[in-house]
Amino acid sequence: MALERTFSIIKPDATRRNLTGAITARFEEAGLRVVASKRIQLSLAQAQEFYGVHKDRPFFGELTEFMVSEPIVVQVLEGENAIAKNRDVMGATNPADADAGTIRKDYALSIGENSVHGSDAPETAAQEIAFFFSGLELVG
Ligand code: RTP
Ligand code: MG
Repeated sequence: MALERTFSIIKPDATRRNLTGAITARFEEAGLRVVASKRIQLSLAQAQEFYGVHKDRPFFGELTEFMVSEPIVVQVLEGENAIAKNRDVMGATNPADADAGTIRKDYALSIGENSVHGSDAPETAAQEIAFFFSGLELVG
C-alpha cells in the first residue's frame, strides 16, 4: 500500500502533563513518521470550526472549551495505512473501553479529556491537515 498521511492532535490534558514526547514516541514506534509538528494555542472560534461536525452534540461546549484550555500539538503522521494505524495506537474514544497498550488506555483521563485526536478517513485527514498546515510545512 502507498504511504498515507493522517492528522493528529495531542490534546490539552496531555500537553499539560508533559506527555508530548511519550505520545509522539508511540506514533514513531508504530512506524508513523512525524512529517509536520507544531505547538499552538487554538482560539474558541477555531476549535468550534474544527469540531463543527459535532456542533449539535451535547458535549460540544465542553469539548471546545477543553480544546482551548492549554496549547495543543498538531502533527501530520505518515506511514503505510496511517489513518487506521494511528487509530489503533490511540485506542477507543473512552479510555474505559480502550485496549491495553493504547495511548488512551495509558494516558487519557476521561472520554472528553482523552489525550489525542486522529482523523477517521482519508477525506477528513486531508481537510484537517489543510486546516492547520500549508504545503511548505509538510516535509516527508
Ligand atoms: P477524535 O475525533 O478526537 O479522534 O476522537 P473520536 O473519533 O474517538 O471521537 P468523536 O466521536 O469524533 O468525538 C470527538 C471528541 O469529542 C469528545 N467527546 N466527548 N463527553 C462525551 O460524551 C464525549 N464524547 C466525545 C472526545 O474528546 C472525542 O475525542
Ligand atoms: Mg472523531
